[in-house]
Amino acid sequence: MNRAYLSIGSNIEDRQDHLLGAVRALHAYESINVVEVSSIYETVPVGYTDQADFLNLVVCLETVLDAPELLSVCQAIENELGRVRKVRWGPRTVDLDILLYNNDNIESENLIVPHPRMSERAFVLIPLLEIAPAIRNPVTEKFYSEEEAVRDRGVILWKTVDGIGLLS
Ligand code: PH2
Ligand code: MG
Ligand code: MG
Repeated sequence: MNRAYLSIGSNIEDRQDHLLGAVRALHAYESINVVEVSSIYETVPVGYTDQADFLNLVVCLETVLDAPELLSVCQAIENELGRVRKVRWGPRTVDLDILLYNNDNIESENLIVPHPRMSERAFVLIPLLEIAPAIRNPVTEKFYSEEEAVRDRGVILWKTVDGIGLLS
């Protein structure tokens, strides 16, 4: 069985509905089991900053899908939940990014794993470390907890939900 970590974000209302809708949609696939869901964090936008605050969370899932198949599922869910993409890094109803897939290092045209910017992003690292405190970058073997970005402000605990409970 393969184990993957995904980051999910939304900054268009209803943000929580979008996040939890995406978690449910993932789990609804027979080929995917969501095994861990972080709390929900409210985060200031990174990159393109003239947009609303995000809600972000991280999930751990087990799947028989390979990484490209999992990417297709992520894109299908983004489309299902009505994502309209206008500006790069701009507002989105929901964004699902593959952070890690086993300990694989993937560098294909449309998928890079580990996610190339995750080490700099507190909105990814803080929820990730909540559910996987001892996790390391599989390529550099550096603990994500030792990244500078973990100390960034701008990521606050927004709500703790029973993520797994909502799936049953
Ligand atoms: N996603 C981005 C760009 N900037 N900022 C926050 N806080 N949260 C995100 O999910 C996010 C972002 C690109 O996908
Ligand atoms: Mg993203
Ligand atoms: Mg994305």
